[in-house]
Amino acid sequence: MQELDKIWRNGELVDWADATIHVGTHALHYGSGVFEGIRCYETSKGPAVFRLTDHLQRLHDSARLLTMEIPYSVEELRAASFELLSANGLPECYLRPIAFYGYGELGVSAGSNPIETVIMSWPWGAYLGEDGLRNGISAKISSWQRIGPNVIPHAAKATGIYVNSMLAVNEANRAGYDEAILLTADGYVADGSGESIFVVKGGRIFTPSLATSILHGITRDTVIQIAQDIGYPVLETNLIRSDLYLADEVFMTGTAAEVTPLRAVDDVELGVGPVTLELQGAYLDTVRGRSDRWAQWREYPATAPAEA
Ligand code: PPE
Repeated sequence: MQELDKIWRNGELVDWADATIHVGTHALHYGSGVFEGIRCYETSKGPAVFRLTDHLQRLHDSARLLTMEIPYSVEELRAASFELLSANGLPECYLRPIAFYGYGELGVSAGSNPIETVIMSWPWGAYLGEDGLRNGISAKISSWQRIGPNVIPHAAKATGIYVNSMLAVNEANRAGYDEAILLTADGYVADGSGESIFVVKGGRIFTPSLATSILHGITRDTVIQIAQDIGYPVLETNLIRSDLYLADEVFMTGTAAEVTPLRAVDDVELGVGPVTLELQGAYLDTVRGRSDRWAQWREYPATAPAEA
């Protein structure tokens, strides 16, 4: 990780090296935190943060699902994000807000532990590699199931959930694949370890519904809207593994992964298709300010929050 100058912590900017926590921190022991991943892109009008307000709203929703009260409003965190971006001075970076139960008591019940709120930023290139963005990646259906809705609320982007993702991606990598696809206990396609999943078949686009133990992906929502505006029917529905094997195209979306084609799922070669590349182009043109068709999602320091 490339270290930058500052980190925003509980209302102030601190030096990167000083943003440390005690080993007795509750979240370190029990995964009791919520976080976000947001990208800031260089545009001709200056650095633009993509759907910042929506991400911070999801952070608050995640916290509510853990009955954790973040001591800063969405608006305050928005201002803090821009303060950090300006302090670090990079035109392009990834932003990682995180809120967690801090140091106080140990024991599973979070009790009266203080809530720490932090925003980091650092440069993060293509999540699955530049080659993956262009030529597609391979994914393996994981032997690990995606956490169910009555295990941990899947709409919460909670730190503890990512043990599930880590097991899956490590298994896939060890088997020679780039990424993992997790199925629910019922066998429905859910998420990648850090991405939403889409299938293209017969000119229509399919993606798991929000009830399918998936994170409510903001890139997923973005790509659904872009695809519909371009004229593709999008169906949010249950998908099973054979839908992936028989697809015309499969791709993944995420803040980090952007729109990444899947050239193979398990031992089935799919290649990279035109619908995926069209949506990838529209997405990258939007986030980088090269197209104004969906300009409402780009947030600049001086502008009002984007409308929901
Ligand atoms: N599913 C999961 C499990 C997930 O972690 C992400 C984001 C998504 C879907 C896509 O969500 P969205 O970014 O709102 O479109 N994963 C973040 C963290 C990746 C990491 O390795 O850390 C991200 O993309 O920033």
